[in-house]
Amino acid sequence: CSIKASASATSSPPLDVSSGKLKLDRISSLSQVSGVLGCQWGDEGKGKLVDILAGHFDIVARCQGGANAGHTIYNSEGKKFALHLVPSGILNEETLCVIGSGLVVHLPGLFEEIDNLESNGVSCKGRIVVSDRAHLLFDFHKTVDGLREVELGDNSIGTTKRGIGPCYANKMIRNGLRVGDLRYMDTFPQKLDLLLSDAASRFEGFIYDPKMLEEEVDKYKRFAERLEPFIADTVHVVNKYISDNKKILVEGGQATMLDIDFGTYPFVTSSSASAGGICTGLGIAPKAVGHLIGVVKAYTSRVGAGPFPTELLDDVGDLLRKAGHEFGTTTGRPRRCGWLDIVALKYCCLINGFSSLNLTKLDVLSDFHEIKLGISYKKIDGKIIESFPSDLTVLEQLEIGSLSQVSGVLGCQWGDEGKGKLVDILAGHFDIVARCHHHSFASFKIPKISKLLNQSLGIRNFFTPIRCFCDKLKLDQIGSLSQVSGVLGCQWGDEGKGKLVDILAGHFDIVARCQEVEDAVEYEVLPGWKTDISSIRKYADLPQAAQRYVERIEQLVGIPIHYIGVGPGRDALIFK
Ligand code: 2SA
Ligand code: GDP
Ligand code: MG
Repeated sequence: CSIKASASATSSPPLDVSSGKLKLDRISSLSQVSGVLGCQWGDEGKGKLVDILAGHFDIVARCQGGANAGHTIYNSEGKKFALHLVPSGILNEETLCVIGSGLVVHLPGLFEEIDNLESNGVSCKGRIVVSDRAHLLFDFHKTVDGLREVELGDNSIGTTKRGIGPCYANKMIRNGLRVGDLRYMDTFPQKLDLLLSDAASRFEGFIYDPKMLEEEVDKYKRFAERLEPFIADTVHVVNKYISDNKKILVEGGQATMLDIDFGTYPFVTSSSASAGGICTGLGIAPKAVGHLIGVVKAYTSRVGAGPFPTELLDDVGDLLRKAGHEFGTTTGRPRRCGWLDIVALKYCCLINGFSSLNLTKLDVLSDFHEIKLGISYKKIDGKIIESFPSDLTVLEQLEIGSLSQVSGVLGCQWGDEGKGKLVDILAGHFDIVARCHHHSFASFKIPKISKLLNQSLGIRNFFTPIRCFCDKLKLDQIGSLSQVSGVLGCQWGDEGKGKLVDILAGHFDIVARCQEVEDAVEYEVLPGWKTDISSIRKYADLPQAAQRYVERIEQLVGIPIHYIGVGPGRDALIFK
């Protein structure tokens, strides 16, 4: 293909004309209304691409979500900015940033973000417009978010506690307050009183005293004055730009797998984080929407609870988290990590109709000997699941199905953690349920009792893999092993049998397996490249194995990868 032809000029001088032209072509050929959307469970690096493309668009607009989003971008001096409500186009001085009607806006948070940008030399005056139709998210929404999570107990969503769900709930039951309501301060107190009384009647832990209303109204009177110059009918603004032939880039928050309709419900956010959200959250006609770029991490991460079929609860997962600095931009929570899930990615591509993909954080995989792609799901009965299942029970079964032949349930604290309930749920998937007792943990390494496990409430997180130290095996003992010898696990799997078999293999003529532990996710294993790729800027300069990984994803998904991220910085992007 033409991409390969230009990329094959590897020995060209440092100023590579062909890749520079490719870069310009890729950006300038984007449609008048284009969008950047997340393909997984968020944090794919959408902000970085939006920041890079912003200079070629007149407007960068957010269409859904709120301050639950966290987009990290760097300016040309390498200064870091973490944005939550302000669109990632703000660093480009020529771009107008639109906060559309589909958002829920926490004004104290928005002002804090604006103040922070201004104090870092980024001018926001006249550069941000907020839709008069956007909903106001009050502090009490955050309180209710927290109370709901407590109420849900073991089934809690793991929200960002930014009040997102409760604010959208008010929008949907039609008693919410909108930005436009700030223009009618005479009726504002009554409306807010209704909202607060409603929350107080629903949650015992919500104390609503009359002073609260008074204080809130006073605060919002001041906010109304400060916000006035920012308020606009953004439907009109955006469509006027369209009729004037100007270009609009839409920045998605969260991602399709967290979409209220298409994500892993109920473990989702409360807005439309896929393509449909562009129309419903900005008032842009579907026919005006052109290219959509899907942003996909070279592996997968997820914050909060919910199904994650390719999750790695072992050292490999820890390594991904460490290498990829996978901690929430908004909450600092450690992100759960796993291999790239092609089944989920194909499902996401189907829903959004992407014209191209941006594969991000390829550099993070540089330390791995081998890299896996989850290419299909199997049910407990061994049947392949054709498309991403909507049924949470099936998704949970996938996780149960991926448990080893011999699995265990252990308490992580001082007992009474609810082990029995979990054993009961899992029992139907095992032939034998056995009890045992450990009197001493002295010779065991327990790597998984971590904050991460306590914070994530997914069913798998109750599992504590235990590894046995096999390292002390003396070489002279190998010679005394019988003609037919065996290596068996002594605990619940994952004891490190493979390593021992590998050490002994050279002293045996045949190594045979007598049992197959079925994995519910079928993986394709590709070789790693074991080279730092973070300073590479041309596709052809990537190691063969990295190119093979990129091209295999393209082949499996059927959508070209036009952009490849090899570092967090603005320039760390390869145009393919
Ligand atoms: P919410 O707060 O009601 O939207 O939470 C519902 C679920 O949606 C997930 N969610 C996110 N997942 C990843 N990143 C998000 N944004 C921040 C970031 C997260 C952070 O960019 O880093 O800082 O922790 C985000 N926002 C919502 C959330 O984890 C729940 O699973
Ligand atoms: P978003 O919510 O999709 O915008 O993503 P976040 O900003 O929450 O998380 C992505 C993180 O990865 C940020 O810290 C980015 O600076 C960083 N990042 C983005 N692209 C790359 C990349 O290609 N390589 C590396 N190493 N980091 C990246
Ligand atoms: Mg993020």
